[in-house]
Amino acid sequence: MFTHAIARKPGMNFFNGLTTAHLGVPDYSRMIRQHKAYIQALQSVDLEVIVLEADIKYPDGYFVEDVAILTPEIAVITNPGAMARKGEEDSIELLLRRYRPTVRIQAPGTVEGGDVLMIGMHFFIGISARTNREGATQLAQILERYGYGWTSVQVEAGLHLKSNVNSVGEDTLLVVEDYAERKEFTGYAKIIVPKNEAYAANTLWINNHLFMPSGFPETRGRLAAAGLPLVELDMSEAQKMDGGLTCMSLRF
Ligand code: CIR
Repeated sequence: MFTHAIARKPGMNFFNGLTTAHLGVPDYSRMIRQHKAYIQALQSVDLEVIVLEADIKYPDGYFVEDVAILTPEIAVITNPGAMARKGEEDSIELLLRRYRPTVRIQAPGTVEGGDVLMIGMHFFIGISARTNREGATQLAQILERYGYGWTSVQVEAGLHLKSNVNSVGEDTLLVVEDYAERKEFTGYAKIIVPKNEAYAANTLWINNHLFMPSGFPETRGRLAAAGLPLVELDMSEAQKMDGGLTCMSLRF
């Protein structure tokens, strides 16, 4: 069970963040409402949520997941692959030092937390436009010291690995169609997200609840049929900025 989460309020200029979505300009007050509902959902599953103030220097800074990887033993501070996001990690490192020893991914290595999927004692590390091989290798070496296994996964589409695949319990994955047959994930049961609902692959399994974005009926039906305890959240504004449910918090 997780006990804590860190989140950051989106800044007034959050619409200046990076995006490939073509879903229009997001609305600030709607974003704030949706962010509040997200925080409340985290609290409702027994997390103490630390909510940081917005930092307008970093329009994408509320996607705190990307700047650290946490295990019970260590906090790995990343070096984000996106130029505009470099530096976001500094304030989070200061905060995380209260909870864990910290270690940093060093340039030229880059890693973003959205590429890192932890399932039990195993990590899947996406190699993407944001996470390079050097960064993945540094991360893997740190994790090995604490007894974790790891597998690297080439990410061809979608921003991060977790735009494509997430765990929905210890041995089941929610995957986009292209990941259904990927050899890295043999051995897991899979629930497939249909192509037209690909955004719904980014769900958050937390303290025996599954947070999913609202508005994806086919995926919802498949998850409900699997008996998963669903919490639906409106993610329309974060989606416009290529962000999802895992991105907006660090859980530990
Ligand atoms: C970016 O492009 O970096 C942000 N606009 C979205 C980051 C989403 N983070 C995540 O999926 N972990």
